[in-house]
Amino acid sequence: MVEEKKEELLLGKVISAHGTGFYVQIGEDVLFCKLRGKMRLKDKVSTSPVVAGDNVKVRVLEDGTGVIEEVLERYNKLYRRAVGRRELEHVIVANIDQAIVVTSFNMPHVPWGFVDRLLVASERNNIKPIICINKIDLIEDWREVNDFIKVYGKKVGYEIIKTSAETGEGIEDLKEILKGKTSVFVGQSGVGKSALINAIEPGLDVVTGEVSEKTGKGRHTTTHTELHWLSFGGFIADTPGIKEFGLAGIEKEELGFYFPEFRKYIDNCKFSNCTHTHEPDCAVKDALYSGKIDKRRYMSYVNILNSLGQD
Ligand SMILES: Nc1nc2c(ncn2[C@@H]2O[C@H](COP(=O)(O)OP(=O)(O)OP(=O)(O)O)[C@@H](O)[C@H]2O)c(=O)[nH]1
Ligand SMILES: [Zn+2]
Repeated sequence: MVEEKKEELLLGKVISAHGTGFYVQIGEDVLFCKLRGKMRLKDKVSTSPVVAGDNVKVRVLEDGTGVIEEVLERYNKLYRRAVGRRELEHVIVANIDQAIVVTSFNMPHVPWGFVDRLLVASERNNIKPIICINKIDLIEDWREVNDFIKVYGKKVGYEIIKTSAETGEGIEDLKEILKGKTSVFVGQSGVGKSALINAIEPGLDVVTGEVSEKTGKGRHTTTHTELHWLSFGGFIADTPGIKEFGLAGIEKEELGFYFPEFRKYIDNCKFSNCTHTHEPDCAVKDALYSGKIDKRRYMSYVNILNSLGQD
């Protein structure tokens, strides 16, 4: 009887893609891999069979390189429509677990509405947002911060951490959140994304997103994404900015679903395509009037609603 030969496949994560070659992180090691010749792409709408963030099964060759035998199903992805072939998706990065939405109340004072846009973009892309209030060493008057925490933490239900890249406060909490996950850092310019990444892992050269508030466009419009491995486990992904992916193409009646505290009311609106503005018998507006939905969040919702289609 011939014994069936079992090949041992190792599970890894693609950290960067270069045409037909890929760097795959397997444990602490990085392996250069090629794609198996006749590997079929399950995801037929995508232009790129393997991108940074893909979880893959790799066969290690004797020469120390590897062959990607299988790409596991992506649970989310950031993509652009392929130029000239709109039905195709040009995937930038796959399998992002969470977005660290960094904000600050001093230097700069980030408008709540700016944070809302990033939160909506994350929700839209099926990426869990976690709010990081940085530069807490600069806060003298905590009233607005506590107000913010009450709204976004208690009312909306987001996880919030407070950090200072300067003093190191909260950095352990941040590490705990990043451990074992693939994360992106987003936030207005100057809030300290780079400083935070440097505090958690000195020497990482990560491109972070959402630079300009005015244009709404990231400075880095790269289509090339890299994952950076964290020595304590996990990855940080470069991102050209999730906002860019987030808000374009959202339908007006869809937006409310990206405000988590609206969700449980939406079903009770009279009209199934209610935009929660001018319509009668709107359960979201009722919740607003009775104080269950915060006024500032609702105003933000209306602002974003009015800006849809203008990007
Ligand atoms: N006091 C204080 N300063 C900080 C903190 N975090 C960052 N900074 C400073 O804030 C400035 C901006 O920090 P960056 O890390 O460059 O901010 P960024 O979000 O990466 O900015 P962009 O690259 O423009 O998107 C730098 O001078 C940092 O030293 C903090 O927690 N406390
Ligand atoms: Zn409504």
